[in-house]
Amino acid sequence: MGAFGQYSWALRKGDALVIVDLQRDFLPGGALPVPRGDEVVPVVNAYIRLFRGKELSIVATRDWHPPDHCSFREHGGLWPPHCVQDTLGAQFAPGLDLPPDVVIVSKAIKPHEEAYSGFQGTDLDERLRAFGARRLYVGGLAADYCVLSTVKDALALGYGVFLLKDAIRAVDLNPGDGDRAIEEMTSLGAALITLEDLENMPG
Ligand code: VGL
Ligand code: ZN
Repeated sequence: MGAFGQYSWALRKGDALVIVDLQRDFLPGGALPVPRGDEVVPVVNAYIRLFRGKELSIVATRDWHPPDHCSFREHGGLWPPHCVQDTLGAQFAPGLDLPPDVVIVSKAIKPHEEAYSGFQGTDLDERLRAFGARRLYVGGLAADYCVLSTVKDALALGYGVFLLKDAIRAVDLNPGDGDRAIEEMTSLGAALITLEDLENMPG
């Protein structure tokens, strides 16, 4: 846990949970399925309970594309159409227990601009600063795209980042992409933790 010190991940004021793009289209059976993406839903729910129990802020980003977005193959992008605004596939994952006061940040809305990071073209940084967030606990989909970009931007903006290792899954378009993304995030300063680390705190 190096830079953060022993037990430094214990939840405290200024910590916020950031759930990245946990949406139907990224689950098995969706338009851009992340293998085993559904497995993170109950894990994220457990993190949500921990953060709510301590009255800490929770933010959910969502991929929220117009129908003609440049991310889509027919418009020059890499991906099949996914997370089109106001469609079923853009909804949050079934069974995800988002609290009523969750802050929802929609991204990749501009037709001609890809935005993997939750910070890109959004007010996420302002929203987080408004609740006094200094350290972000980040999970969701996909580890090698939107989680990676969001974590890189968070670190560049000066947030402490805990990457929720048990609450992310990768697309792995090229085998190993997810592992390389995790290495990149940790080499830039993110600390890896799991639910057990938070649940088994002394005191
Ligand atoms: C994502 C590919 C395209 C993501 C979004 O949420 O990781 N990946 N759009
Ligand atoms: Zn997208």
